[in-house]
This record gives sequence, structure tokens and C-alpha cells, in this order.
Amino acid sequence: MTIRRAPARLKGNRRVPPKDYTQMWTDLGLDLEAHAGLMNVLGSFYTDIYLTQTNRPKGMEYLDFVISEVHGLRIEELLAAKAQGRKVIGAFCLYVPEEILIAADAVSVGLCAGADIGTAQAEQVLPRNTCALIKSFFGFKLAGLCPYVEACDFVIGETTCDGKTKAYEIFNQYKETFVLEVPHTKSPAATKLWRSEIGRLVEKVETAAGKKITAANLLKAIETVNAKRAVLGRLNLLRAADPAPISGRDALLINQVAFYDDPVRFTKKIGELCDELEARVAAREGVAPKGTPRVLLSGCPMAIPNWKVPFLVEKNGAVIVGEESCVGERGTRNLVDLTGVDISDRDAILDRIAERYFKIDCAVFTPNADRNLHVREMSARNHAGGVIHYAIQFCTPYLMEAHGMEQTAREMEIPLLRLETDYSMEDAPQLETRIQAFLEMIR
Ligand code: BJ8
Repeated sequence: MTIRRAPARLKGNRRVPPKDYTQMWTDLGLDLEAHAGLMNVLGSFYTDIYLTQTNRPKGMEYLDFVISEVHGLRIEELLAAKAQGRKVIGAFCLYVPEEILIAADAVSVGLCAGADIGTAQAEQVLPRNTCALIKSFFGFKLAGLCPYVEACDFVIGETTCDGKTKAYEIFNQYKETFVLEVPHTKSPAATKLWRSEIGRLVEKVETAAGKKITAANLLKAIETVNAKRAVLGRLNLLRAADPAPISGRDALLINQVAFYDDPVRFTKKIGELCDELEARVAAREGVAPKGTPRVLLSGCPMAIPNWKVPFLVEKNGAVIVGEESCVGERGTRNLVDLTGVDISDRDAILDRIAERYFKIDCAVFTPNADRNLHVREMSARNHAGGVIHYAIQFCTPYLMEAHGMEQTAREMEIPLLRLETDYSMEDAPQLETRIQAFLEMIR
């Protein structure tokens, strides 16, 4: 995405003007006109939502830079990796273990999309009452808008919600899609099935990458991904401070970029940002005054550039202090724990990877009490005065779980606001009115 008022690119310490990637996008088969339209819309969106914030941490300049090059430099990096014989593998869900892809020296990229551009094309294939997230990734492919999908050698889908499960059958006609079977309970039989699916994924990745996934490679990959999750965990803890050292918008952006960026570079940069935030906390500095109403977001993932609700919340004088979401703590809590494992035993290491991923509390599971527990923990830890439950329209699993979340919020004696929306901006005024009324309750 080339953003309006894009920061210059950095080469060493030198700033160089933005580069022209037209040839690369043409070679990838993008629809240049549609893509330019997307970049313009996203550019002004980013400027309005992000660059107008005041008192942002300096470390966010790295994120501005990454976003300014998200369809440029990062794609060049992926193509360079491919030129060296590495595979680029895309995924749409948290249940796909990055460690397995990285252990095969592949590059792992997150592919969910958060814009309603391409919806018309998606609706020619999918029912209209499909959730916006599915229509978005589908529409991006059909409209020739996503260089990530085009750069991928293949993508990995999963049997989570019905919409995604069925959409991948069709998506496979446009891009090779390997589907991982995710059970919907955590019974002993389901746990066994999940472990066997991890084995099937290992075989698929090994064959595609032409590389054996060894115990040693897995250990190195686990170290990389654990470090990335640990730094995001550190960021989440720092948000307990009042005044909050970073906005929810910026924290969300960091979590979004975590799906695209090189993991080692990302970890280093976010570590530096956390150092800065620690100094802010010590100096009692923040992005909003002490005592600003604090909100926890809980629900469906918010993929780039789905920033509508966080923007409306913070624009109206609150600060978001946590995301109980796949683009947030649901995706980053729990490291792969190798305690007591024979580190030369590949199967034992894979067991631990399977265990870590099976702890994820997506609403497609039943029962799913852990999610309520996590909302309690996060609200208490980061001192949220209220919870906003965010569900994408037509997302049955999260819409259903809103009921239990209301009960949890009642037990915590904090208010909860249920929002159901899509990726369009049409409902922004109504959402804003409801958010304003909600914030009055927690001031
Ligand atoms: S682990 S939340 S990334 S499945 S919003 S497509 S659930 S109808 S994105 Fe998800 Fe994996 Fe679960 Fe996370 Fe379906 Fe709902 Fe749409 Fe969704």
C-alpha cells in the first residue's frame, strides 16, 4: 500500500524516494487500475486513522514504513525468497502452525483481508450473506488486488467455520488450497485427529518445499515464533498502565503486521518499541490522559485495513487496552513449550506444537469456556472499564458467543456493547452513536 504522505523508504540510514513497483505488480497478474484504486483508498484511510494521532511512540515509524511498503518492498522480499528456491505459503487462520512452514525454510504469510473492495466479484461466486472476511479474501483474488496471494506457491485453508470450509472448495479452483481439518471439540478423539492433521501438514509442506522438516529445524523455527509471540505479550502487558502508552489502533496495527513481516526483524523492532513504551510508562506518559475510559475489544479478527471500530472508539475519547481476537492475544498467548521434551525427537516436538495450537479458543469450538476466561483475565489485567464485542455480520460462531460474553461481563460488573458490522463505512454514523452512548457508561 502506498500511503498518502508516505514516509520515504530507508536504505541503511539513507532515505530514498518511494519506488515504482508497476512491473512487479504486472508480472504478478494484478489488475493495475483496480489495485491503484485500492491503494488510493487505503492511503487516505491510513492517513486519516493513523497519521492524525498525536503523541504516538516514535517506534511506530517502523510500522508506518512497513505499511507504506506492504505491497512493495515486502512483496519484493517474498519474490527474492522464491528466486532462491524457497516456498511462500499463505494461510487464513491461526490454526496453521507457522513453525512447520518456517522449519521447511518457507516464508509464511497471513492472507486475511479487511476491505470491501472486490466484494462485487466475490458475490458473483459466493452467497451475499457470507461474512465480509471471506468475501474480502475471495474478492481480492478475483479482482486481482492481492500481491500476497499471487506470490504464494499455495495456500492453506482450514475447516473452521462453515463459510470458510465451503469457500476453500471454490477457492481451490483459483489457487491451490490445502485444507487442514480443524475439529470443533477438544475431546480425546478430536485431539488425536488434530495431531494427525499436523502430521499431514508436515508431509504436504515437506513435499512442496522439497526439504525434510527435522527436529533441529523445528527447534529453530519454534525459537523464532516464540520470540515473536513473547514480544507481543510484552506489548500487551505494557498496556495495563494508565495512562496507556500506546493507542489500540497502533497495537492492532502491530498485530496485523505480525502476519506479514519477516518474523526476526519484526521481533527486533517491536522489542525496541517496547523499550520506548517502558520508558513512557516509567515517566507516566501516554497517548491519552490518565483516567481515559478503557475498553477491551473481543470477537472476530480485524485484518488490514479493518480499522473502523477501533477508530470510532478512540476518536470518541476512549483508549483500547486489549484485543481478545485472532489479530491480538488469541493469536499470541501460549508459546510452544518444550519443557521435558527430548529435543532430538521430531514427533515429540510436533506433539507440543499440536498442543499449543489446540489451545486456541476460536468460537468454532464447543464448548469454548476458555474464551470467557480470557476476556475476564484481560479485562482485569489491563483495567478495562467495558467490553466491546465485535462480530462480523453473518459470522454465526462469534454472534452466538456474544450471549455468553454478556453474561461474563455482567459477572465482572462491567458493561458490554454488542456490535455487528461488515467492512463498509455505511454504518459508521450509527455505530458511532452507539459507541458514544456506551462510553458514557464507563466514563
Ligand atoms: S481461529 S476466528 S482466524 S477461524 S469471521 S471467516 S469465523 S464467519 S476468521 Fe477465524 Fe481462524 Fe477462528 Fe481466528 Fe468464519 Fe466468522 Fe467469517 Fe471468521
